[in-house]
Amino acid sequence: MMLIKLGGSVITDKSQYRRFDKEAVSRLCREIARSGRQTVVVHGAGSFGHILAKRHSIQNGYSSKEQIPAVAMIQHDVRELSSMVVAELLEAGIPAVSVPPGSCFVMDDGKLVIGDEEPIRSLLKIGIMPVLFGDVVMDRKKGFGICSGDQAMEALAKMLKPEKAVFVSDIDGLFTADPKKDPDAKLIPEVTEEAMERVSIEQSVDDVTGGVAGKMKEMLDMSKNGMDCVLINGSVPGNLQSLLEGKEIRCTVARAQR
Ligand code: IP8
Repeated sequence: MMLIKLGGSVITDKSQYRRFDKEAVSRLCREIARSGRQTVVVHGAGSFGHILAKRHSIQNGYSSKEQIPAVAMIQHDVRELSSMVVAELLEAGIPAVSVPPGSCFVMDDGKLVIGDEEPIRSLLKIGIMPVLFGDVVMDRKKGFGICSGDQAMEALAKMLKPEKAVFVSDIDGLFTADPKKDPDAKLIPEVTEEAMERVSIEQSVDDVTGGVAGKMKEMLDMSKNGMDCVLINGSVPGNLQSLLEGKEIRCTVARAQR
């Protein structure tokens, strides 16, 4: 089984509030279907989550009652986004159901707690893909917080032990510097803990849950459990399907010392 995260930068236009990229999502869902692989999809929040979350400091937890309408609005927006992603999966012939972390789980001081695995396992057992996503989740210590799609990936990887965890973004992988600013930036095909120390950490977008380098660190952590974590460019048509079919593509693989 392959665990796939469709990043917010591929499924939305991150600069415009609530702008869904239907064409990209439809193509990626068809690539998943055509690969014939068993997959579980998680998605990011993109401009359906990050813009309001940043404006109201939702990632730092409860600080004032002025944040509450934003908590409800972000949950509403990311649920709408998830419905649109699920609609494209269904259209591609993949039975899928949205499982909103904020409605099904809690967090404990920023860590996602999946107390009861049964709903997810039962869906999978009858052949339905559970789709988790970046959401605002109630937190035992902070009142509420942001659960990123990456945190959902980590929890699902522990639970489902996939063959690979694939992070679909709008860049080819991790670079030695920000490729959007530095023409000499080079792609790093394989990342180890040691290589990570030499990477510029400025490769980030306007994102409350960290940029590329932060995500790569999380990927390295996840790969300690013995599974490769791959960062690929989903804006290149056919890339995701090729990777799922076991073909070589331009990407970065995180492989921690095991
Ligand atoms: O897009 C963030 O999830 P991500 C979730 O996976 C919200 O980082 C609500 C901003």
